[in-house]
Amino acid sequence: MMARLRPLSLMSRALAILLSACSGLAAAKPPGGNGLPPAPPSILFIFADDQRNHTLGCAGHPVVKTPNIDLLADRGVRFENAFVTTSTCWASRACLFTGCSERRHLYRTSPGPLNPDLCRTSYFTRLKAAGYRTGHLGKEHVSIAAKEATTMWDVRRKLGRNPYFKIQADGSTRHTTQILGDWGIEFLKEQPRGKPFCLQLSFNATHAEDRDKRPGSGHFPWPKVMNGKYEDQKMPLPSLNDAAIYEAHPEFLKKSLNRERFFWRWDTAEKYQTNMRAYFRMLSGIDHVLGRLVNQLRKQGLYENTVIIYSADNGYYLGDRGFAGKWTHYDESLRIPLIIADPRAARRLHGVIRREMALNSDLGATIIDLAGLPAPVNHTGRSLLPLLRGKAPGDWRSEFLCEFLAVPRTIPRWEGVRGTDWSYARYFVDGPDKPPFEFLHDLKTDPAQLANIALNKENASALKRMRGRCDQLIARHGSPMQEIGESPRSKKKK
Ligand SMILES: [Ca+2]
Repeated sequence: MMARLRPLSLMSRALAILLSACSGLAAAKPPGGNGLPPAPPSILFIFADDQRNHTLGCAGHPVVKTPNIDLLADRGVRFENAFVTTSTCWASRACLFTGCSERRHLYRTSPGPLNPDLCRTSYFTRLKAAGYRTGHLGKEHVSIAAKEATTMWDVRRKLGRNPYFKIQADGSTRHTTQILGDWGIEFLKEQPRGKPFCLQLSFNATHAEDRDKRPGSGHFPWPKVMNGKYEDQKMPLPSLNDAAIYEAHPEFLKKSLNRERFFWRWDTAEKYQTNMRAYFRMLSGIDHVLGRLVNQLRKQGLYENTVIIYSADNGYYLGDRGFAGKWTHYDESLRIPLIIADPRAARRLHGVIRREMALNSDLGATIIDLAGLPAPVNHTGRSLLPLLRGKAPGDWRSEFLCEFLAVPRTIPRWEGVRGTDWSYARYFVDGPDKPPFEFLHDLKTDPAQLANIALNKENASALKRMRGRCDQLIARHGSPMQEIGESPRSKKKK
């Protein structure tokens, strides 16, 4: 798929990483052709909320404008098959922070904060212990115990929505997206010279303001800098827009939160047009902040040694299948954008699209690997660094465990396997001890996952095989569904 690195270049890089790990990161010198090993890279991680993979200019979207994210793709690697393993804000963020699948971290399926043992192997903890200055700004949506938080972050500033616009000291209002940009720039300005940083900006955008159903600026409030953008443009309808697609679903999905929220934002032509424009303004607002941050990196001479990552916490139904939200096994729910731009990489590794399956739980191991540190053994994710360096490991995954254990009363718990040729999911509609409702899709002939062929006799062997793979992956990650306790959130409506 990719040309290989020259052996000499690879060896030099490995030696440099080894030397920098031995010498201690805090003592590392900035890069500069002085014969010293290159400094470990800084990391800037831009993390969006509720964004599917296709809503980027570089992914070919016909409307949305994301010039700064597109520049990252031009200078880095875009993973066009990037997925979350569980598609909801808090569970997905717990996967990100821990580098583990939901089945392993079980955040919020049992009471208490995020598992302290898994916090200790978070990329933040590992990099901070190695001399990085670490920061997390914005939406957390994961409860981290105070003790663990101090080992993870030097700088921690939370920022929520509801409302998106915050009143400033002078009485004006400022959108949280812009405030987060301000905070990111402050972090960079305070960065000591010669010390690497790992900074994550977790945006509330493009999450809807659930409590405000007024189309446009009520439901998807955008920063003022985006006023008027897309105003005269007609928003294309979703590709899976046929009412028959919705009708073909089983009752439990037809009556799910996905359908309830469809009526919040996508059900009439006017509401759809207004909300899509607003949603894209929010997204372009994040892109605008990325531009501000890159300018600041350049101003401080940090750009050339900073790896920039762009991703999101889950996919999103923009009216597809008659649905809104996320949570389910379909690709609209699981696919996320993922771009990693390493300015130190050779020019031939710029503008590359990788087709291997990448997971949100891979990002922790990737960041730790970028810092030249050893991979924690308890991560279920795997470093993407070989793929970034143009290699194609022969044993790269061709399937992964996907699941939703979070809110059984609103969307039934489910578990499944998303492979390259088949996708399988079983929903425990009547509880973990009753037979589940199964989905099987043949992705070779039905990439849009429109036909559920689980009950077709000619697919019996494929169904049996996918059930078996699901059991095997679950055994590798944690306990079977029947042994997972009831979520504390299950008794109340989300
Ligand atoms: Ca989300």
